[in-house]
Amino acid sequence: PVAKKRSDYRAPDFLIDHVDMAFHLDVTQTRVISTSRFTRNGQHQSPLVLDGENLQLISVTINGEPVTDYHQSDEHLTLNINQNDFELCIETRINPQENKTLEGLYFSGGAYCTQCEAEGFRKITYFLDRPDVLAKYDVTIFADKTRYPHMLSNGNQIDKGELDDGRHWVKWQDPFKKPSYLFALVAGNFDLLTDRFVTQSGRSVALELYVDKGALDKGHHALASLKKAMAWDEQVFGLEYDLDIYMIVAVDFFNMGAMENKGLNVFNSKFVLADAESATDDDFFNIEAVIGHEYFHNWTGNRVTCRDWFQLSLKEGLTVFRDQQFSADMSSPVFNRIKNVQIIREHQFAEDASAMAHPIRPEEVIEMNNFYTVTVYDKGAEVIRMMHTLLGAAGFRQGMDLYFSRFDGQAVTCDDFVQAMQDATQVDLSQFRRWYSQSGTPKVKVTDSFDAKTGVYHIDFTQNTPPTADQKVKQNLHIPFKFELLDEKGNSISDDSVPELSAKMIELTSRVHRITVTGLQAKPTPSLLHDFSAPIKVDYAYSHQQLSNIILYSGDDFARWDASQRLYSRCIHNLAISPDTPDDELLDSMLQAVQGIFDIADVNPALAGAMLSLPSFETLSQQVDEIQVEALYHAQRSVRNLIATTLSDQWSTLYHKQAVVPYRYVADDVDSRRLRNLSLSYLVQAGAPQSSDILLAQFAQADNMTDCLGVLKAAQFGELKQFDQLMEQFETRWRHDPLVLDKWFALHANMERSDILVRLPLLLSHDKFSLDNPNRVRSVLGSFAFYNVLGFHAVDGSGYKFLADYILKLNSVNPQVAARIITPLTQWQKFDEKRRELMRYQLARIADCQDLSKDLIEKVSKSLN
Ligand code: HT7
Ligand code: ZN
Repeated sequence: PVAKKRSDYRAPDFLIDHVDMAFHLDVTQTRVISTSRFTRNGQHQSPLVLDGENLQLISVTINGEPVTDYHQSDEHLTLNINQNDFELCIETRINPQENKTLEGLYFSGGAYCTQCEAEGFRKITYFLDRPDVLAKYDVTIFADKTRYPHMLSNGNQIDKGELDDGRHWVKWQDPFKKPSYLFALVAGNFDLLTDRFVTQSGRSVALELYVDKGALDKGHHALASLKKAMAWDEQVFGLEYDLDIYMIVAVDFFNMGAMENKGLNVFNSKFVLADAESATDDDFFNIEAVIGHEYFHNWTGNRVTCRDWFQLSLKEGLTVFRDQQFSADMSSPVFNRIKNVQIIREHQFAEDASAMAHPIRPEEVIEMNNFYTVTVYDKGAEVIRMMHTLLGAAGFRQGMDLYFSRFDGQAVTCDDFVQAMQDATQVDLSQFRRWYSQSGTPKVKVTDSFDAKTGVYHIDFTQNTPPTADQKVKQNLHIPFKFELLDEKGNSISDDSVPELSAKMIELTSRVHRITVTGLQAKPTPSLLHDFSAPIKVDYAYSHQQLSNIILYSGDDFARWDASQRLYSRCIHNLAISPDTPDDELLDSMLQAVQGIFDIADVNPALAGAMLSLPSFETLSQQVDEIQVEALYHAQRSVRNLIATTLSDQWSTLYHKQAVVPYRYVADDVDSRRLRNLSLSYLVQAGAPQSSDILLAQFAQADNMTDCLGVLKAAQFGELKQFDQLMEQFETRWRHDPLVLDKWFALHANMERSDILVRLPLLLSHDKFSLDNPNRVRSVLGSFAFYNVLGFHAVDGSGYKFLADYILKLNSVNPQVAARIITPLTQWQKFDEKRRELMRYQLARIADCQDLSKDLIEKVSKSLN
């Protein structure tokens, strides 16, 4: 396959302003008749080249006249047309049941469902399947009335009727122009939850949530979240919903989290269904966030869409930023910020360090589905956040207003967005634009010096972005770097003659920046990168004492958390390098800092919960040049063990301080449950007296999934002998509920046990496991590959081989999912030589497979280069 280049963009040769579609649904032989009004775009004689894949072509007419003079290939239908304006009618047949890729129209769990982003519409009919062709759609659906009482598409239902043969039909009309990737159709037999939202201008919007039969009670949180998101977008961005109806359908077979189709969102049921017994606090949180994300797309993505797929971050980076702001406003801002940063440090930095490194606006793509990445989404959101920081909240809002007034109803570029931000505020963003074209993780090295005699302090900030697999030469970036200087009492130093100090921010643009502060009594402590104001790594040689000061005194809660993580990381890396000669002074100051954090728990439980958690293996991995798997893993465990055993009384106190109250998903209770389960896991790890009694009591009494899973995780991590028995009880209780069983699968799959490769096949042959269902695949194979450190990275390469075997199986079932779970194998660069070879060997094995999907070809070939 050949890569498409961003620079090759050309406007479409033809435009379509209206489409009329009829779907005669049948499990193996669905008839699709689409009638589109085309106009030639510009003065040219080029043929009309339509996209289409896996379609059986039945007939073609132009202005009602049959056409046979066309050329059909695997991916296109080409027609020579003389007219400038014409109506093209195409009938195709498709087989939804056979479609396991879950892209296009598919049949699963007894319902029909579509997924068209990015290029799935071409599996439904021949079309100009590109985001800059915007058309209005009328859609009529025909199907059996008993089996498919609900037949949905975008926009408003405008007509319906019944046929003599037991079928019925429904006609939908979407008044907004949209690209084909936002088309949706769902038909099935659901339970329906309804509500209403009155917009700020007083319009009443019908809200409809469609779920599997019997799951109605689990839909309330999603619907409440939707209403919160609708109100929030009005308050914060002045954006109101534009149709009279907003529908959400929850389905069990889905490749990603959810899809923002106009007026008809389709969701992975994992991000809709929740009640106290079956869903954790994290599930409740994620549902609110994903419901918000898809809703926010209605303006950032649907009303203003992307010109081409290279611009994906235009809608995704911006919408992730919006959903992050929403989540922060709904609960703890600092805890949310920490979560965002953990994703960047664990996954985005890893992507930058791998062969898949790319800028947030990629330059070259073979398979678009491979670019729904943490870089485009999460780093993209960080880039938007930096603009928010540079322009201020009011300036950012002005920029957004201008963006919508300029581009509503259009398909535009990332440059158009930045230009609107610049024009609205007159802030020069020319250098800032490099964030869109440059990949890699910038490093800012900070050095300082203090002259005790003169009281003069210099601090230098030096930026450098190391080369990445895709781009060797890097330029200086425009980096908003928030910071403060603390005096020896922990007060923030202010000096009106140093504007960066008053602003608590320096804008780095050149390679080196220096700030000088005079009249100081002692060397200050720099508290750096407040709020993670840029997606970068910071290198400063903090003393242990300075880190403890920041933990206690910094005015920025994120910086306090970050300092705690630096202290833990230092202890862990130290121990990994010299396990037999621990640095007692360092460990003591870390333990003292942890003691201090226990006091924070009373005032700021959300922050304390995060500060008492150690950096993940993935985060630690990004802090070293070469990962020594066993050494790092055992050092992390040892440090945790030290904290567990030395402070076991404090853990016990913290555990018992948390009141057990009937489950409600409210911030205070969530924070309290987090502290309780964290304490439990430390107590169990320390083997504290009565810890297993406490654990068993919690398991027996828990009225909610958070506390129940807290027990299982603690038992798993603490390698308690009761673990297997508890897991059995759990399976018996929950085997009817696939979403809960996924938690059980994941707990098994990431167990650090030497017999894991004997256990995994048992999971995969479990009667509830199926390679056809992406949630199951992610919970077993994804959990193993991403999070089972010792199992996946077993020295003999058996973990890699195991994953590769299943990737080869998945290749023909669902290439999109196969290409996602291959990610850990593509990140071989940072491992030791032996592992690098073993990982590359499996990649080469995959590369040798005949009929490899484009998705895998792109990832594997890049990784082997
Ligand atoms: N815009 C959507 C991205 C998407 C997707 C969703 C479900 C299945 C396959 C998909 N391919 C791309 C989701 C979002 O970011 O909101
Ligand atoms: Zn999105």
